[in-house]
Amino acid sequence: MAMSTVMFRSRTIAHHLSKKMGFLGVVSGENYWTSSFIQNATASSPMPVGDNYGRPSAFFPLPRFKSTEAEREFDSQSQYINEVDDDDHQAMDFPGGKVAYTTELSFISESADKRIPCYRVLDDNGEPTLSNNFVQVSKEVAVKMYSDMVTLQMMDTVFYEAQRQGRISFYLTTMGEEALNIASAAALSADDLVLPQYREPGVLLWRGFTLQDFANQCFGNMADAGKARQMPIHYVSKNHNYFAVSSPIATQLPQAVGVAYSLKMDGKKACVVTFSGDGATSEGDFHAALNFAAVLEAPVVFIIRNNGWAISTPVEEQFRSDGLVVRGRGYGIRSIRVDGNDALAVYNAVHAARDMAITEQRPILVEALTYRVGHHSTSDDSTKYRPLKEIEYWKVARNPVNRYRKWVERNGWWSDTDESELRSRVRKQVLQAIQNAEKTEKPPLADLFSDVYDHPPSNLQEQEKLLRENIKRHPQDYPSDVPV
Ligand SMILES: Cc1ncc(C[n+]2csc(CCOP(=O)(O)OP(=O)(O)O)c2C)c(N)n1
Ligand SMILES: [Mg+2]
Repeated sequence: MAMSTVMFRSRTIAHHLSKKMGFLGVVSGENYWTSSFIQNATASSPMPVGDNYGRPSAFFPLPRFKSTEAEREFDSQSQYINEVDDDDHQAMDFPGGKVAYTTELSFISESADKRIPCYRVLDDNGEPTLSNNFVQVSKEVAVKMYSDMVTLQMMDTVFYEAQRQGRISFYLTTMGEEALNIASAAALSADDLVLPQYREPGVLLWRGFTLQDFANQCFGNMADAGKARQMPIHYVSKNHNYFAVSSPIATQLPQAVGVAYSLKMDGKKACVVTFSGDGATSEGDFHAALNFAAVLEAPVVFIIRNNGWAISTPVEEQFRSDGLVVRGRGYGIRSIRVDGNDALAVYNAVHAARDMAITEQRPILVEALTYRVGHHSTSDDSTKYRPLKEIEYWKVARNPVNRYRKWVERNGWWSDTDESELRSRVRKQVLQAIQNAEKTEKPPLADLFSDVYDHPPSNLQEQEKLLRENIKRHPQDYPSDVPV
């Protein structure tokens, strides 16, 4: 009796209060998203907002809706609500919440009048834009951010060349997305778990994965934590809370929600951050993940790198919505669009997103607008399907590293001498890492079949046997440096 009486009383008191104070729009058949939207429509903003982070300005932090008919009957036994609101007749009492009626035959437009704006802190010349209340990064963090962006660029250049020389089988660069890689990592805590797509090695670099670690993975040697089972660039590091890159697109997204839900159940003060490209959003997994995250209220930040292309498919052929930021709202997820080539904007947006994900236990979506300056991978030639001028524009005029450097220099934190010292040091380190990785022994063939099953099933045993027989018969077709 005790518990049900308490619940009954608290609900009827809440109902009574809300009638008296009128603070809860849902009671009068209107929820606060609607009212916020109407206010904002007149203020020319296409999205409903409360504070700067998009939190609703209403009293309750989550869009929970009013009771259904069953609850009203239950409530009607209460002394507080025998009278029926006029407004109650203007709304359908539908499971999940009341819906206001309208006499207007009106379809919701497929697009807003204006595109969702893009948050930035630095202009294209690296000057802070006016009236921005951004979180200031310390000199130490700012300089590490810049150094890591340059290191990432240099690693990409040398590894790409190594692939062209036939020393590794495959590579994929982050050219053009260095700021997004490094600034998002800088805004997180080391406890936050990262589920990457594949164009985010900068997050690992920021967390202390060494150039030697990168080289070991790409060369597939004994020191690779993944035991050389995956293609180059499929990094993994348990020590750095970085899940294994996986080739099938978007599989990381529902997994990320599951991981975030486990953090929630364990009451951890950390979140999950998962990256995906614009192309990944066309996978069913993307939609499943967003919906699960919303209803489970999982502390996960979805960072979507909208870089204009999914191999040769341009975004116009990928979706017809205003990019990907608007997808959040469809699933009830708070979202922001950010200039992915502005390191400070990315830092601030991810910092705020992380904070909300943890303190409010909810998913957040960040769409970062950027550009894939390099080819998709070493198996691609992007000049076959996009204009050189477009690549050049993003490489030069919208270069995220040069833009950020201007800001760091203007603060007096960086000089030409620092630049040349950094570049010569990193170059030596990358070349050394490659040489070491090449010299390091490859894992034995048996490693290909271990670690999944305690007792390998018969079909796996048969595959191993066939492989060994085949190697004996055609040794010239197999690498000579893999211990059999
Ligand atoms: C399920 C699946 N389909 C197709 C592919 C082939 N594929 C690899 S990368 C890629 C494009 C992904 O584009 P996007 O998500 O925009 O990431 P970006 O490469 O631009 O960073 C495709 C289609 C794949 N790996 N997995
Ligand atoms: Mg893409």
